Amino acid sequence: MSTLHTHPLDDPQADPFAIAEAAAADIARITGVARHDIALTLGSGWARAADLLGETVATIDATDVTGFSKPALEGHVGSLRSILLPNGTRALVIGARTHYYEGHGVRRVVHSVRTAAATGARIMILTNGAGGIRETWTPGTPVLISDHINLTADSPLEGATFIDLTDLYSTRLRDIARGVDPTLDEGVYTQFRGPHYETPAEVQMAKAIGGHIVGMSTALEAIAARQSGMEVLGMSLITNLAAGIQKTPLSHAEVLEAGRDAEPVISALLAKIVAAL
Ligand code: 8IG
Repeated sequence: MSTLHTHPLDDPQADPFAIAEAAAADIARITGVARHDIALTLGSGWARAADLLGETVATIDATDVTGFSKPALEGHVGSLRSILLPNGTRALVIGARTHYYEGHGVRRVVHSVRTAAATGARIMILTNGAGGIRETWTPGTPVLISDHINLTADSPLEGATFIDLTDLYSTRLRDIARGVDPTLDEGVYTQFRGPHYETPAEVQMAKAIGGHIVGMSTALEAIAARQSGMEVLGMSLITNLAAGIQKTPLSHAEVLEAGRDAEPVISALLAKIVAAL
């Protein structure tokens, strides 16, 4: 590894899949769990689901896993948990997400997803907090992601890698989720780069092109999950109505508060969905 690069994924010569394999080997060694069956990335508002899934076998510092480490000044990146579900399924919970807006490139954004695949996971559950375009959604509403529009103008795929994205957000998994909660609505997730929220005009554009949810994370991760052959379930917690849909300016504090208030309900819902997989 070249010492010119402070992070292994920043070395253009490095193979991101080899680094994901190394990360998976770290996870197997540190947790003592050789393989995982499903993986979950828990975004804003969803974190408490980890406590409800089953027995936490191991909690590990993400900085101990290859490729999750960051230069010291950027601080800590959260933890990974290995959970044994009552039915014997092994779940890997990823409590740390690298956002595209951090500017470290898409390889780092999708490293956790590629690592999840390398641990053996066949199902990737991606959750987030997001803005809602549909006026019937109030803050605190969980919705299924049915499809996405990627407005980042970037991709985790490198070179001429043509990957089909039909049914990216698995119809089978969405049906299972609706079996648990028939009131679950669904919508098209539109990923903007952020970290600013949209202008009202951008929200109107997203609506006009078929978007229902606006966010900053999940589309790029879902593409990488599909490339790795995983089945994807995506869920958004609507923490705010998108700019211009709600009458008042967006406030990060209000977004966090909506997430905190909804957390017990949506975490229990997610745990029930996982138990039904
Ligand atoms: I929480 O309104 C949350 N994340 N792009 N727009 C975008 N991301 C978000 C929003 C929002 N709310």
